[in-house]
Amino acid sequence: METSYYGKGLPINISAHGPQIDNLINIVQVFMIVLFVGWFAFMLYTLWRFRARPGHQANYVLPKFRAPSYLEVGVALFEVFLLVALSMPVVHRLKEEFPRSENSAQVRVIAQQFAWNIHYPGADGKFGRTDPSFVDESVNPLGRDPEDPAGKDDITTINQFVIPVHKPVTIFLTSKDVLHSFFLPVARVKQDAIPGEMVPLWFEPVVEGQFEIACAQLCGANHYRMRGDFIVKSQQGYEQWLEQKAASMSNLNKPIEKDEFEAEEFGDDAFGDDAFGDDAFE
Ligand SMILES: [Cu+2]
Repeated sequence: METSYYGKGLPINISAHGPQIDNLINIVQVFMIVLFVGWFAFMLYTLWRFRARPGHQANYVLPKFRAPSYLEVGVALFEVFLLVALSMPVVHRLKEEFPRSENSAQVRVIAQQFAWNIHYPGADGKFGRTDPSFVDESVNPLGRDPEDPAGKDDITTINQFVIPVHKPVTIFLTSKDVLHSFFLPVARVKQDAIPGEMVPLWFEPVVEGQFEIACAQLCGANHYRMRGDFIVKSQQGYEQWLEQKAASMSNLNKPIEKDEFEAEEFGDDAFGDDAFGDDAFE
């Protein structure tokens, strides 16, 4: 996993909508620095100006100053500008103007303690039926219905989210257990995964590469290791990857590759042995 994307400041951005988010973050940061320095200087001034000293007595009647109220109104107006002019257009576009399904990649992401299940609809473009009664954590963590014809060509992975570049991707996000948060820092995407709700979100990656998925909600003892690969490939590379995956998933009894599951979810030795013991809390 590339770590050079993170350092001081914001991570690199690979999303079409990213510059607008970064712009907002940067303006808010500068605005907050100005407010912080301004108010702090004012506080220091008042401490000095109204200090206790011989010959002076406290006066509890407020003098009438106009300037502070004008300043307050100015700050409030600027905050309205941030909200209406900078935030709302991006939020509206991302939450209300979804790409048409034929022009976008469709992927379901199902969070669980402590992994990301990724579900692709396969060649027919239709997700097969899923139901909790079919769930078997070792072979069928998503509870896919083995009888549903639409699900025969579906592809599932664990902690491996692969999408094509320069194409909008629509994600349908949910959780099997507790609240998680699907976080793609480099794509400026973060959305809570809520049990019982299928939350749609979308973005368009404009840079190829290998990045990471993080969970941004403290979701349990092993929250820290709930990370996955987020890989943006060329359209051709993506199609090849889908073909390979489809070939390796010839039947529903083998919806995930066990090696992959163990290697990707539990094989992260960077942190050494978990001091709590993995099994104690799961
Ligand atoms: Cu989580």
